[in-house]
Amino acid sequence: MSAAPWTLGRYVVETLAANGIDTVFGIPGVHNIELYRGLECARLRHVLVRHEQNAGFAADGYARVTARPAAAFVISGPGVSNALTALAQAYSDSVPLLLVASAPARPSLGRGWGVLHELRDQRALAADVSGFAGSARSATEVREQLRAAFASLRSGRPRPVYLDIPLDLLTEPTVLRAEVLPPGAPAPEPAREAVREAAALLAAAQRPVFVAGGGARGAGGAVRRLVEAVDGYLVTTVAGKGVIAESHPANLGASLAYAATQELVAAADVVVAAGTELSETDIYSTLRLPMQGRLVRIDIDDAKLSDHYAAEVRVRGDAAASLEMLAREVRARAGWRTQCGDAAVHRARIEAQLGAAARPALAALRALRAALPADGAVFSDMTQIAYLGNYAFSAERPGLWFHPSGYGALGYALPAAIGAKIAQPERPIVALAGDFGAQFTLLELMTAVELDLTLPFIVWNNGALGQIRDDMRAAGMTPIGVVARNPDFVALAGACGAAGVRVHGAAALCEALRAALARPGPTLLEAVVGDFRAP
Ligand SMILES: Cc1ncc(C[n+]2csc(CCOP(=O)(O)OP(=O)(O)O)c2C)c(N)n1
Ligand SMILES: [Mg+2]
Repeated sequence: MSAAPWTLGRYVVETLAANGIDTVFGIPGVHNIELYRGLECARLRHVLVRHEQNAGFAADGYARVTARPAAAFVISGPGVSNALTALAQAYSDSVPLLLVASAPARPSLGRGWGVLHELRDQRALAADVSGFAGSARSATEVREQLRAAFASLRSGRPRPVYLDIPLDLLTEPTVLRAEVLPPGAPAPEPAREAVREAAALLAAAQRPVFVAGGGARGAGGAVRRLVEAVDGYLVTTVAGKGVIAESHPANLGASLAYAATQELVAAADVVVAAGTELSETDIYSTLRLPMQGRLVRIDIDDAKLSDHYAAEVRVRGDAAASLEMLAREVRARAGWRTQCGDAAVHRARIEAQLGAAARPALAALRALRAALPADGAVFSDMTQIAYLGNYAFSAERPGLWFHPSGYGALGYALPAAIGAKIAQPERPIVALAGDFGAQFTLLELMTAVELDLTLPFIVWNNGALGQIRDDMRAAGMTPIGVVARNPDFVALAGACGAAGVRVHGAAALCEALRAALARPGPTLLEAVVGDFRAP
């Protein structure tokens, strides 16, 4: 037993440890040091990051590869507001994580006395982007809110959760001891009636399409049996990428942003959408995917079943369980795909429409694919190469390509990749960002250097805020504010104690990536777009 006193701060941390949290990304400050006493006692790993936003992104990356939450510890006020972007990113992409913050002392709360790190209502800021947000005023409330936070993490649609504890409460001695909290409520059983209705629609369908999102990532077996049985097509969102192999003849990949796929979905007479919001962030050209067919939705989140898409058949439940049930109800027959051709025909149509501007990025994505072992994963940022990679990076299974799709926060890739690498140190992990987005969170290289993380970080350098420049041009404007002076990326990496190399073209990228994956510590690979030729 540790001789350290049992304060509420220690109790919080020991409770996290007792409930499966093994890693905390954070930045300590005078307000939350009492949480750090607990860290030592509970033997939780703490990773010091360079900005609270990155604590959140790292916890997000950790959860995306493990499906388990990590925690982020931040101070009151600016620690919380700095972390909010990452919380919003995790919220919009259905990623679980736990943000624990201090708050100013109880007597001052909400009074506007101007105490250090004061916000008018700290919890309210976080509540908008959390599945559960608590702010405790007593030991009992700390316990209750921890229970509520873990209940939220363990059931339903994954979301980040938030808990703040005033600093005077964190230091209070307590008789409370860590306990193992109850498992989450089981997902609702899919209603057999609704599943049968869906099966009846599929039985009569001439042109069925399945759309699988992040919520269906674990449903690969059922998805494959279904598309094969009804001879239909599968389209995924970016979060659902690789739910079945992208080389499967039915899989059109994460191609909802392309006209050819939108036309195919519009032509479908039955669309089965599972674990997806069918949101604008996968479609880009419109708020609502054009559809004439009858729509079946399968979702754990009730709100999704009757949103602006208004499904005809609604199945509430876990996507895998629901699709398994549906797969048992359908009968095999030949149909649309046999008539119209396998995914390759359709993909050729998409690829024919990619302009010459996409060729350097395609060459780089192929080099990345070639250099990465089969279980390697890429964390990408908001950059043109990633928008293309969302579709073009080939994924033979889920969990190989991650993108901040839902919220689109620039700066995501590097800290999220660090979180993933810490969670799965044996696995090859790569970060990929644009030259501007890289600068948002570049100094997290220091975290990777400190931990000696083998982590290639590709900076796709087109010397511009390229997408925005192109958008301005397309809008008939003179581009303004889209060219910024870049640092010497290679030298900057060196200054951080990381390796840095400028690669000239796809073959060099492939070779340098292999070398970077074989050496301890991070390597920044600056890829200058002009050096890349058509594959
Ligand atoms: C926090 C945040 N601020 C602004 C944006 C808008 N934005 C999206 S992409 C982009 C430019 C990124 O430039 P770069 O990283 O060089 O990528 P490129 O488009 O050139 O490939 C900007 C400013 C954003 N997505 N997130
Ligand atoms: Mg750029």
